[in-house]
Amino acid sequence: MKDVRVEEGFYPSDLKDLSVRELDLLCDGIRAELIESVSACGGHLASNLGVVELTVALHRVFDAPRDRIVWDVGHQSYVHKMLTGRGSRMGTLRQYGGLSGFPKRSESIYDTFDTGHSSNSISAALGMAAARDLNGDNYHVIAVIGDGAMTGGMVYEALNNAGFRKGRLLIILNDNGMSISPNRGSLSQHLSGLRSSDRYIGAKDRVKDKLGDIPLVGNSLVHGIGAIKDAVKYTLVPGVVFEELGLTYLGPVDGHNLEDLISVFEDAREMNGPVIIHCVTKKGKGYRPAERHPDRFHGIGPFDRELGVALKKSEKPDYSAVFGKKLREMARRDERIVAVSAAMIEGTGLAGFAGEFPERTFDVGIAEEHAVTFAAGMATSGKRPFVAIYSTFMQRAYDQMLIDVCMQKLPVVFCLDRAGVVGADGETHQGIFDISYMSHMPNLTILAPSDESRLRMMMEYALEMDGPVAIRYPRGEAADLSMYPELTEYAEKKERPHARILRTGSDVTLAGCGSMTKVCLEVSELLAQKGIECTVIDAEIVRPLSGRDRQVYRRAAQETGLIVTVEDNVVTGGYGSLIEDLLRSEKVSFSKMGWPDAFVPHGSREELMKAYGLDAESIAGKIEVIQKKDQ
Ligand SMILES: Cc1ncc(C[n+]2csc(CCOP(=O)(O)OP(=O)(O)O)c2C)c(N)n1
Repeated sequence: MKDVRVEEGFYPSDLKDLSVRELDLLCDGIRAELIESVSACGGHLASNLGVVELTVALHRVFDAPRDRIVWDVGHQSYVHKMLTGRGSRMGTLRQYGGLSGFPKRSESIYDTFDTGHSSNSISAALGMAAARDLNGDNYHVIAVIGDGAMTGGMVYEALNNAGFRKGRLLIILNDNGMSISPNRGSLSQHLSGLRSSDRYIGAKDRVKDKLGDIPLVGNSLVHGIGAIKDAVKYTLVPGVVFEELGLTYLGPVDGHNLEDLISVFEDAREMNGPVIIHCVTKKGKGYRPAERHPDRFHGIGPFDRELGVALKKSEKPDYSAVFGKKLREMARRDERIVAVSAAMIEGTGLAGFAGEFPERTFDVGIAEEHAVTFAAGMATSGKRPFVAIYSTFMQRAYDQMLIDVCMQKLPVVFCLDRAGVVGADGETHQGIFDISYMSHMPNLTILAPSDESRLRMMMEYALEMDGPVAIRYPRGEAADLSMYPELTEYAEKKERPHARILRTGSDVTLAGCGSMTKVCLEVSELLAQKGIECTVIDAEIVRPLSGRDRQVYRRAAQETGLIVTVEDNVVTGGYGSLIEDLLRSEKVSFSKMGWPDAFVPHGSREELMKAYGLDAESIAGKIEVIQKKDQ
């Protein structure tokens, strides 16, 4: 028997001659490897365990990189990475300089499209297929998409287009009944109906056999199957929404049975037109803790393999937990409050709220655009929606924020979790653009808490406001700046957030936005040791600034002559730019620190801050240089 371990030199061509038994053994090895690497580096374990056979069968049947596979979201592409020459680098997954946790064209020719934000694979694949047809090529293009990602609106735009174009395209629907949490929505119910219909198509009983001897030649097969299935579809398959859209539906197939998968993929390979293959898989397959808690093992940090529990869990609450707890408290006394989530109830800290107020919790699926306009509709009708969405995913809903909410001055509270650099998920997930994409939105108030008490206070303030408010807060442990009396004395009061001086010094003003206020305080300590005295301002409010806020900045500028703004956002169009505009007529030196106009890669937050000069030591060093120049 061949050596079936995946290692650096393993490529799809190595799969071609293996027997099904050998492929099964290979799958066992892949699972062991996945558990080992993810337990060390963290990552998306459950999703990858669920697609082991599916990925092996895909690479066995198709001819990558000539045939092109697009992974939706891409969090389930680890097995694909292992089978395409990257096996021995799995130990570097998601680490600075190591393998990305998502497909990257720059990493491998087998990665055809950089994904990370969900529900775009069919669009990208359809574009590739259209270009292929124009070029007169004949390779296959395959989108692999989960049932969770199927809740995103772009999918329907793409299906509508694909069914109409009728060009050759394969869509593999990886249906495990789960998004991060159990999948919601009517499509999910439809899929669940198909799944439980107990009519898996198997190797012996697959479509072409079932329908008789239809010649395996292009269109005639499709038309043959189409015609016969038309007559029987409502009995053969209980709901054929895809067929109605112009796609050929094959399935459901057991997504862990290699023989069946290979067989159905081989059939689909011969078909023309858009085909969707419905594979039923189990999220977390093969690792008991992940099978039991697929949500916990969707995205997990390093964990103990034996016990199946995360290694280091901080005692302190993170911002999501502070947000969720506070919203529950507020909802108990204010019936207008509702929570809206786009498939991220757990991630955004809303699980407790959902448990206590199920009828006031709206998980709309991975549908950020819809979530925002849905909230706008509720706000027109007496509700106070708190829309909790990660900063990076809210990018999808720019127009809905601007036109559907801000233009109408609707009281929607945008709770932008994971604002700033998030770390290991990398480029697609860094929440470093939100101030820039919101700072020009008329009527929008933008707030950035520097610690947990300020987040609570800002939520109270947002509820009082009769208009749109965005609160951006970072990933991870909530800061506690209660040692600063300027902050604690008003912590739970309903006070308009305002630029607040935490420390006074005559040499430099450090103006920190959100999480960077704490860093500014550290910088001020470091500089004090060098005899440089700093005024530290906690911004709290990014815009609009009141007369009092302007005064705080102007006075500090006049008193110190040097203002340094520090933010966890790209510098362009960020907080610093707004303050620079404000102080344009002042005689003051100005320096803006934040992220460059670049896609920041994966790595730990600490490593990235250091690498980009945004840790306290680097900032202090840069200020020393500026100071010397100014003297
Ligand atoms: C636009 C967008 N919103 C939210 C997410 C966060 N997210 C990542 S994976 C996922 C669930 C995907 O479920 P599914 O497609 O069924 O894949 P599975 O992990 O179940 O295999 C979500 C909500 C995202 N990546 N992109």
